[in-house]
Amino acid sequence: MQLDRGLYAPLIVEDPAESGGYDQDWTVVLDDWLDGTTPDDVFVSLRVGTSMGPMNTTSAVLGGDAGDVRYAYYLINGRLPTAPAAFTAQPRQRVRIRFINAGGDTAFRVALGGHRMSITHTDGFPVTPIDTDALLIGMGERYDVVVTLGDGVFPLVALAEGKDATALALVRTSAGQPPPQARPKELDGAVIGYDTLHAIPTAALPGRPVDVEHRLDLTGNMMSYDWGINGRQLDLSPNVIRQGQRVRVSFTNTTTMYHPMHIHGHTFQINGNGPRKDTVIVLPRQKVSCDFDADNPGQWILHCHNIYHAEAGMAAVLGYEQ
Ligand SMILES: [Cu+2]
Repeated sequence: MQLDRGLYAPLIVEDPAESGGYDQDWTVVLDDWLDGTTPDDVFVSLRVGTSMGPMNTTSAVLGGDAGDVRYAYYLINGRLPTAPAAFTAQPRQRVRIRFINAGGDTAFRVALGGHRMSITHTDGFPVTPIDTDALLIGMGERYDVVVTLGDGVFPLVALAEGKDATALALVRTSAGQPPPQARPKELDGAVIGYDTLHAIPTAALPGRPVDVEHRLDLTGNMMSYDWGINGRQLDLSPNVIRQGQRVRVSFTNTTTMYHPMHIHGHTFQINGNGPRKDTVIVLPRQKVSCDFDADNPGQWILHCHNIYHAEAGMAAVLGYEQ
């Protein structure tokens, strides 16, 4: 749970084969920040269901419960909305923005006032570019967008989904006052879904039949805080795969809360021709398939990227047969 103590930093890997085509390159780290408590105390209170525990918020975008933890602050690049990070550029410059959700229990909906964003990558893999008003980013997910900037001062907002709080940064291409902290209309515009994102051919898995499928039900609930997989908590008996196999991990969410599921050691393509990723939000009552080629022998954990769910036991092991 060190993530909620601030143990994180962005690591950007440049692709020498990429053409670039932008004037500025900004990294935007979103976070939910505890104050006056520790992740360990939060976890204890979640387990025993004290008043510091579940907050019973819901989100239409997330299809149910939005989170378990009440945070003191929601930050962009470590700063509060009252003293926001400011990015500066020239009007009409093209900017690549790399969004990273480093939160522990918060999905963020992000938008840049006065602009639409062209999504170019998720979790480091290129997608067929597609424009959107707003973007939902689960814990552990990353998105890259390219934006051609207008002339003025614009709010870059990250709504803590379902938690009635917003993180803020400013994008400045000319002198002037920042806008009043109104909610930009883009935040309530269309939110892109995975079904409209597609890996470009060089990032897609080559077509071939699936050799082995592991069906993993996401289970548990907020009141008993018994988050698990197939009804078990941190079951270390491996879901067996063999080197060279095309593997499908199918997540079915039986709970009333979303889970950003993250697989170590591999990257996967979701729902057949979807984006290539390493972390995927599974909404309540939804099923998501994650296909990959077994090319990295070892014992690999997969887990919910809600750090308190992972701590409660929403984790399992993919193990290569010896
Ligand atoms: Cu979860």
